[in-house]
Amino acid sequence: MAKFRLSSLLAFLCVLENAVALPQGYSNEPEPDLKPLLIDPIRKWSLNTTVSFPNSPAFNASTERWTIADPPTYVAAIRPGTEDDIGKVISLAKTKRFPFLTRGAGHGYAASLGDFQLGLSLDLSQWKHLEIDKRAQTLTVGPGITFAEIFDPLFNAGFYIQTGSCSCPSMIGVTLGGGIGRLMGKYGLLVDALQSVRMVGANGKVITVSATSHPDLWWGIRGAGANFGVITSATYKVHPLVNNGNVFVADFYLPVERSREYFDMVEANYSNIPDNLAQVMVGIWNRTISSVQLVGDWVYYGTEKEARKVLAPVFNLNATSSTRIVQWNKLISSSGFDEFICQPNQPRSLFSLNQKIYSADGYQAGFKKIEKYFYDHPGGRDTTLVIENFPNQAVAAVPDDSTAFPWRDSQGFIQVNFAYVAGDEATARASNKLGEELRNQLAVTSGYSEKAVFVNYARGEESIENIYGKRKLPRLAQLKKKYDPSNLFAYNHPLPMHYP
Ligand SMILES: Cc1cc2nc3c(=O)[nH]c(=O)nc-3n(C[C@H](O)[C@H](O)[C@H](O)COP(=O)(O)OP(=O)(O)OC[C@H]3O[C@@H](n4cnc5c(N)ncnc54)[C@H](O)[C@@H]3O)c2cc1C
Ligand SMILES: *[C@@H]1O[C@H](CO)[C@@H](O)[C@H](O)[C@H]1NC(C)=O
Ligand SMILES: *[C@@H]1O[C@H](CO)[C@@H](O)[C@H](O)[C@H]1NC(C)=O
Ligand SMILES: *[C@@H]1O[C@H](CO)[C@@H](O)[C@H](O)[C@H]1NC(C)=O
Ligand SMILES: *[C@@H]1O[C@H](CO)[C@@H](O)[C@H](O)[C@H]1NC(C)=O
Ligand SMILES: CC(=O)N[C@H]1CO[C@H](CO)[C@@H](O)[C@@H]1O
Repeated sequence: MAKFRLSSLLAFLCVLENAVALPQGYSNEPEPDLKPLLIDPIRKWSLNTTVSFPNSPAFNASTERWTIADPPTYVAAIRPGTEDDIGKVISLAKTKRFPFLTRGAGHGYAASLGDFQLGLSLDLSQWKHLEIDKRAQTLTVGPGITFAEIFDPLFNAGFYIQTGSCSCPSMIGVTLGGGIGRLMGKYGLLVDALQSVRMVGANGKVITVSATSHPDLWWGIRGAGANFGVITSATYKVHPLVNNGNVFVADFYLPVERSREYFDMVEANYSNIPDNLAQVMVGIWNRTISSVQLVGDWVYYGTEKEARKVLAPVFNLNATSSTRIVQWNKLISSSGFDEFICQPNQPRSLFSLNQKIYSADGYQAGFKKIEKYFYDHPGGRDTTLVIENFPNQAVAAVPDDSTAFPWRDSQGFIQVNFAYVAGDEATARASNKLGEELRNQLAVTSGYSEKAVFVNYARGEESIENIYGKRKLPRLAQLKKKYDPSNLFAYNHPLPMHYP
């Protein structure tokens, strides 16, 4: 087992409990023992770089994940303090041939991350710089910044921006796959707001990637950004608040027998959804009423008066509803669902699809299957069927060939988010079986001829064509070969080096 000198400053910084024996077999090479490599004073890590090993709070924090289904596993973690140290980690991993996985906020849920075994967590969660330039109307953040952390500072500076729909993922992590959310009809994807990033590349060197610096990679990181390096900073265009930042929210609760009527109303009235309106429909097991329920959560970016006019067809159903006006920065925290969905360390298994069209037939068929699942599998009653109806006007206004993101024609996203108690294998099996069935079935009414799924929502066993888009792959493969020829960034929906 590794020998180390407690006298070294490094050892002082590191957490050195219970050294671990490394199991064999995660690569074809005889794998190095990471501990002596990482704590060797020759590394000269900066003072704010820390290394940790299993059975310590620091290691736990650096490897914690949102889902614990199909988890990647680690033998060590590093929290680099500087880009220089990130470069050293990359170079060390390349020469010593051990796998590492970049971690922002730990919300990646690709089942393929489970192929990553016994490696190093490159944990960026302490990279929490945040800067707002009011004159340039930009926001610059580090990869440790979650959405929760941008809302108040940005709002207080008089701006807002398109975000994801939950508070907990890393803003940069979400951006790398495109970044969809409620404001995408008005302002586009998160990558459409992006102005430049800093990246430590596979050669360990720092580069700026923007329209004028490495423009080929600039195209690729906007949709396939996890494949080429470690992003240490990102700058986004922000927008002055509209309507003083007040947003109108209306939630509707439908009993199961009214689901068809509701879905018909959605298809008939909102298939051309206005650019400043968004709905998330959720099929849930409501514990208060011990029954399946359909919840329609609408957000309108404008005045209440306009909102009530636009939402008249929904209000006309006379369903139980609650409405409120909230400030943009409180929208997500006040939703009720956010805290529940953001809970880490739960076994979760997700099946997702993009939608080009809204289909009442598809929604109803899916809802009926989930209803049956709730009755058959009480252990799965924290599961949610999530149907996002998000407008795409500003997304579609960006030419398709200007970024790697392949699904600019999507105006909706479906997610079956299975959640069950750890160890409940029967429910896990039933969930995965139903997940595949639902995905196959909902694909038929999605408006796509394939099971299209954008990379952030992908599970990992879909074909790469269904994730990255066939027409994008030749160019992406070329970029992969140019910028990551040793395939170091190989675990999160990895790109091939050659295509076809
Ligand atoms: C509760 C929840 C809500 C979500 N909501 C949305 C949403 O509204 N819109 C949307 O588009 N997506 C959404 N997603 C999906 C989300 O975009 C992805 O899961 C994303 O990968 C999460 O990033 P992370 O940094 O939090 O996770 P991590 O697990 O830390 O990162 C996932 C992968 O991204 C790569 N990566 C992360 N950070 C960096 C970096 N700085 N440099 C290089 N590579 C990096 C790594 O390969 C890593 O394995 C949501 C996911 C969850 C769990
Ligand atoms: C680390 O996490 C594991 C698994 O959740 C837990 O059993 C253990 O007690 C934690 N250890 C420390 C030191 O926090
Ligand atoms: C680590 O310390 C260096 C030098 O003081 C500083 O520039 C850097 O911002 C710190 N890193 C983080 C992630 O805070
Ligand atoms: C459950 O249903 C009741 C009655 O419709 C509603 O007030 C409550 O908010 C619902 N719970 C959830 C979690 O949606
Ligand atoms: C809703 O209520 C109004 C007023 O009572 C009534 O005219 C209308 O028919 C109702 N609509 C439905 C769908 O029940
Ligand atoms: C304007 C419009 O298309 N209204 C439709 C809204 O949905 C209801 C119920 O499905 C239809 O009857 C309306 O024609």
